[in-house]
Amino acid sequence: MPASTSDIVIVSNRLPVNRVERNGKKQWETSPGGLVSALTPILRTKPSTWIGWSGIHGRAPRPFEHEGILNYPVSLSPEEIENFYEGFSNSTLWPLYHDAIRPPIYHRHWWRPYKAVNKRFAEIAAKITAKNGLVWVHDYHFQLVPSMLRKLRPDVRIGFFLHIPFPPQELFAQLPWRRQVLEGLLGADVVGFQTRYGAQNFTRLCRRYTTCSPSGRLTYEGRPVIAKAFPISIDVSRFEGLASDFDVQTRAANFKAKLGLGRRILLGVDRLDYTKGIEIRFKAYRELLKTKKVSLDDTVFVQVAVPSRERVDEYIELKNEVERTVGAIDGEFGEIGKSAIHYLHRGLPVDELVALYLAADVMVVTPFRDGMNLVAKEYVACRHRNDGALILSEFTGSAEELKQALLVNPHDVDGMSDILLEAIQLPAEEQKRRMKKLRRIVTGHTVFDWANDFFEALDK
Ligand code: ADQ
Repeated sequence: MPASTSDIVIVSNRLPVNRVERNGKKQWETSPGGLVSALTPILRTKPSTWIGWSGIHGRAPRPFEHEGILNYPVSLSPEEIENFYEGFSNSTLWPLYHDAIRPPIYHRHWWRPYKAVNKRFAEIAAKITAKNGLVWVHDYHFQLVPSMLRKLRPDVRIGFFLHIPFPPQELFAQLPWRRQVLEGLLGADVVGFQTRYGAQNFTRLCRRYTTCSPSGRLTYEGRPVIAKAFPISIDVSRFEGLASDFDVQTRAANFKAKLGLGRRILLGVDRLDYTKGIEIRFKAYRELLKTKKVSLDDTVFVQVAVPSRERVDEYIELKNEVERTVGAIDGEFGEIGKSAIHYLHRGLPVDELVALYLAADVMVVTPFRDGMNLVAKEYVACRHRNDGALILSEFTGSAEELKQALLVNPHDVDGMSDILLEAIQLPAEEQKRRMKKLRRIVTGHTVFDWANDFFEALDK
C-alpha cells in the first residue's frame, strides 16, 4: 500500500474537474453538477480521492489536489474510448438499460476492453484505499469494479450507485454477459438504484442467474448485500438562490420580452439523447399548431439540447432528425420574426438555465425512459412563486416522487398533445396547488440527503 491512502474513494467515469484554458493558461476547474457538489462536503471531512478519466487523450496526468480533494486521473487509450466507452458502455448497456429504445449492440470485442478498464480502476482503488476504508463506485461503466475490488481488498466497504434504470428480466436476459455483470455488482455491500423498481429487478435477476440466496434477505457468498432505492436529487438551495437573484430575474424578463410578451413559453432542456423523447414533444406541439388549438401568437417552444456522445452513430442520426423536425415545423408554421421553435444546440451556464426555468410557463420533460431526470426537479426548485406547469413522463424516476406533475405517456402522441394544451391553459389556482406540493417534495430531499443516506447505509 502506498504511504498515503484515502478513507473515502469515489470511482466514476469522469473526474469532478475539467481542464480549461483561462487567460492563456491551462488549469483545472470543478465541474458543475449536483454529484460533485453533494459529495465535496463529505469528502473534505476525511482524506479522500476521486478516481476517473480526465477527458484528456493520451497519458494520464499525475494525481493532483484541487479544492481539497485528491484527483487520480486514469488514462484511456483511443481504442478503449471506442470499445469500452462508446461501445460497451454507450451502445450496449445504455440502450439495453433504457428499454432497448434503440437496439443494444452486442460485440465480444467490446466486452474485453470493458473488463480491462474495470480492472484498471479496481486496481487503483485497491492501491489507494486505507484499511477498512469506503469505496463508492458510480454508474454503468463500472459494474465489474465491486467484485474485482473485493477480491483485492476484502477489508473495504464497497458501495455502488446506478444513475440509470436497471431493466427488468425480459430485457436484461438478452445480455450475453448477464451473469458476470450481476456478480460484478454483488461484490458491493450496498447497491443503490434510483427507484424501487430498479432494486426489485436487480434482486430478482440475482436470484435467477447467480448463486444468491433464493429468498429472504439478499446474500451472496455468505455476505449480505443491500439492494435499495436511493433517489438522487439536486442542490436545491443553489437553484433557489439563483432563482431569487435580481440579475437572473432580469434575464428571465428579457427572455420573455424577446420571445414575445403574452406568448406562453414551453421549454425543453436535455442532453441530446434518444432516451429523452425530444422528437415526440415536437410532434405533439405540431399537432396543436396544425389543428389550430394553439397559434404562434399565444405560444412558443424553446428547446435547449446539450451536445452528447457526438461520435456514436445513433446520436449523429438523432441530431439530424431533431434538426429536420425543428426545420420542418418552423417551415410550416413560422413567420418572419416569429419562430415556432427556438432550438439551441449547446450547454448553457447555470444562471442562464435558471433564467429560462423562470421564464417558462410549461416545462416539458418527456423521456421514454430516464433513471431520475434532474431537469424536472430543477424547474420545480426555481418556481418560488408557485406557478408554472410541469409535464413529466411516467417513465422517469422523478415521476415516482413528483406525482403532482402533469404525467404523460411519451409513446402516446395524442395524449401528449392533450396534456400540452392542458398545461398551456392550466388555471393559476391549479398551477399553485400542484406546484406547492411539488416544491414540498423537491425541497424536502436534496442531493445532500441522498449522499448522506447512501454513506450511512454503507458505513455500517
Ligand atoms: P442525464 O441523462 O444527463 O443524467 P438529467 O438527470 O436530466 O440527465 O441531468 C442533466 C443535467 O444536465 C441537469 O442538471 C441539467 O441542468 C443539465 N443540463 C441539461 N441540459 C443543459 C444545457 N443545455 N445546458 C446546461 N446544462 C444542461 C443521468 C441519468 C439521469 C439521472 C442523472 C443523475 O440519465 O436519469 O437523473 O444521471 O443521477
